[in-house]
Amino acid sequence: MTPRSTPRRMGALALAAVALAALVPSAARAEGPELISNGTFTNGHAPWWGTPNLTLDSSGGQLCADVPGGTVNPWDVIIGYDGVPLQAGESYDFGFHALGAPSTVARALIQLPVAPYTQYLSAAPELTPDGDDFAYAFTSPVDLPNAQVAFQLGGKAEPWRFCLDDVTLTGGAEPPVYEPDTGPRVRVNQVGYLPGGPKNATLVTEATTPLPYTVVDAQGRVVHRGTTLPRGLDASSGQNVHSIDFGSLRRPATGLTLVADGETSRPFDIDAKIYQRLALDALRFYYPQRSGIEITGDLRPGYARPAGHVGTAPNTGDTTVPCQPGVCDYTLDVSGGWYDAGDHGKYVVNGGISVHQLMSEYERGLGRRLDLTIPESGDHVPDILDEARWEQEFLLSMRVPDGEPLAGMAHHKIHDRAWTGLPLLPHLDSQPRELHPPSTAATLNLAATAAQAARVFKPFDKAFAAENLAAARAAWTAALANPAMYADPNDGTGGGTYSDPDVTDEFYWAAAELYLTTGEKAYRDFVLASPHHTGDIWRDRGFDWGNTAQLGRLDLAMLPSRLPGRDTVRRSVLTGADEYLAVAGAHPYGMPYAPDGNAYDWGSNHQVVNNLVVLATAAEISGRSKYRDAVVQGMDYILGRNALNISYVTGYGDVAAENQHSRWYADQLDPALPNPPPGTLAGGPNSGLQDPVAQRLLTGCAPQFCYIDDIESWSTNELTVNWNAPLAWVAGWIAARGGC
Ligand code: 9MR
Repeated sequence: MTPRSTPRRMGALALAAVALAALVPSAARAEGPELISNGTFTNGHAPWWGTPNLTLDSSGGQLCADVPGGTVNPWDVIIGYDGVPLQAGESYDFGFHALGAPSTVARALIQLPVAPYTQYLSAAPELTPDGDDFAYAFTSPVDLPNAQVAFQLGGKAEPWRFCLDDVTLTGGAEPPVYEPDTGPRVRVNQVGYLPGGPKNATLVTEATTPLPYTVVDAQGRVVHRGTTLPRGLDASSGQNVHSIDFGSLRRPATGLTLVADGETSRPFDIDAKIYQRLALDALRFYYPQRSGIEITGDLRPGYARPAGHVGTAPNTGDTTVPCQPGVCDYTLDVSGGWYDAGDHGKYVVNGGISVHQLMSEYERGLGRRLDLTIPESGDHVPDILDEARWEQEFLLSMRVPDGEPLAGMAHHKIHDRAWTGLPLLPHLDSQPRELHPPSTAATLNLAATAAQAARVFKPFDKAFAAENLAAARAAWTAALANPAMYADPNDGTGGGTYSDPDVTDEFYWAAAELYLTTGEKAYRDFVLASPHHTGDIWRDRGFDWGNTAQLGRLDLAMLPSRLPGRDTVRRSVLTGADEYLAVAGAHPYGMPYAPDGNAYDWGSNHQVVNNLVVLATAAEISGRSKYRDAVVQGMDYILGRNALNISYVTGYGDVAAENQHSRWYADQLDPALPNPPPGTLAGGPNSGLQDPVAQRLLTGCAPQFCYIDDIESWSTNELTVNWNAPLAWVAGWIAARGGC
């Protein structure tokens, strides 16, 4: 959730220069589509936003807020909605129900979302405590894809209450129904297949009986033939499909195509080295995500940028960051770390799982010799650990200082006070930065990763390892003393919430890491007593930042220890893997992801990949090739064998995602900026459709179609540090142990 344009201020000059469109009361609704996707607030208020001085409350089925008094300008307090498409010469009707208590006059605007904030409609509704319906009409003078609806509520001496409901904006031509270009009906892994590995494809067809297919080489010769297997209607795509298994074709080749039902697939290779480059690129993704350091062009040609958030104007910097008002009276130097995603926020829970998966890749013997071309390359430490350290040091810096009542805890997150718009390079972000309250979840993420860091860094830097172990112990003690400090699910202005009302799984993960590092009884007893130790934790959706028990279980299964019942733990991984194997086997697109209710999650791609981590671990525990094959086959989905016929990894495959939501890889908005670097995973289909672009274009989508490669679709197309971590892990695993 990295939206959106910031609440915009309107300068006096701009105001004076504005020529208002003709304003007439409107009786009937203009013909044309409804342009506001959530004007009734029946299910929350996304994607509406408010200035940081407001707490938006939609729990009562309308959007209400207590407006602070004592502000100077109307635009000091705003409730807004972005991304409304306007067409020049078309007429529009704008309506809403609103109340003000005590009575007051507000401003309702439809305007350009950036300076000079040209207003196409400006109204002054007289609000009363009983509430009234308001209706206006205007003709748009411009073609604009992203107008803003803004209720300006500031400039009043006294506080008052504002409520809004039934917001509607109709008019303009019916937009053409969005039809993604899905190319040929034969869906393959567009990068390729391993010579000795599984080779599967999917054909979209109305045919209900088997069809012949051929594989054709670059010279046009048929090198393989066979028959498709009808699979019926696939609920995840709404398509009738056949699957194709051409695994007996083993000879390496480039530029192959698969031909079936009169369609020719996009080209692919058969090559033993398919995953080597991805294993590297997926990790090289992290250096240009770094905060607090210049990204140099010699290390990343085309991606050079100044250091972000180091305190050089206009940045306020992350070097002396205060808390949100009333949260603490100290400042912390929290510079460094990785930016979480396409926003400039840094979040301990999400940083935690990401750095854990990098260290886990190393601990499982993967990625150790990769040259990540980072400033530390060439030192005596493997690059993958140098990269992990950049984040781990940030996590340590988020600790409440000694002497404070909550010493040992970690602050949940640090980010901008208000959401910023796109594009915005990190060093140009002028928003004040704030620490948010400590949380149990963040503290346990710190405990887990610091315990792990104590193990992996010991051979390279004993002092750093010892510092981490001490921090892990202190964090564990502090979490036990404060076991229910949950991050506020409404604290989502300027950054994501990452709130999680159940931290029993984080307790289990942290205890597991502390036990594996120290072997101590207290941690062992906690592990053995946790319901997560024996429960079925292998959820269909996969593990993620909010579901971390699996991280503990996998490490207990794979790392040496004297844990009683360790064999049972190892067998439990096979049980989970068998569940995913069954899902993949039943899926005509071959991936281990079929969430309950057929609703895809935010970041579904990484949940597919995290399920591959479980399958890969099962392959190691059992030595059985069926698990390995499922890992390799699962990557086919990510790299093109999917309903949209797209590779979700930048730079991989003929047609790949490239406009992932990011404030600095914003080529789609400013051609002077680059696209994300090769090896960047897009979040992927998300049935929730929380952003306006997805809501406008994808409403009603079958799950696999709930994705659009648009930079403003932050709920389907963002990039994040926690999504690339399992991509790197799995690519590294296949490269090293795919064995085919
Ligand atoms: O990945 C997060 C997803 O699980 C949540 O459902 C979503 C809404 O809270 O937030 C996602 O995380 C975003 C975070 O809040 C802010 N930075 C970008 C993250 C990826 O979109």
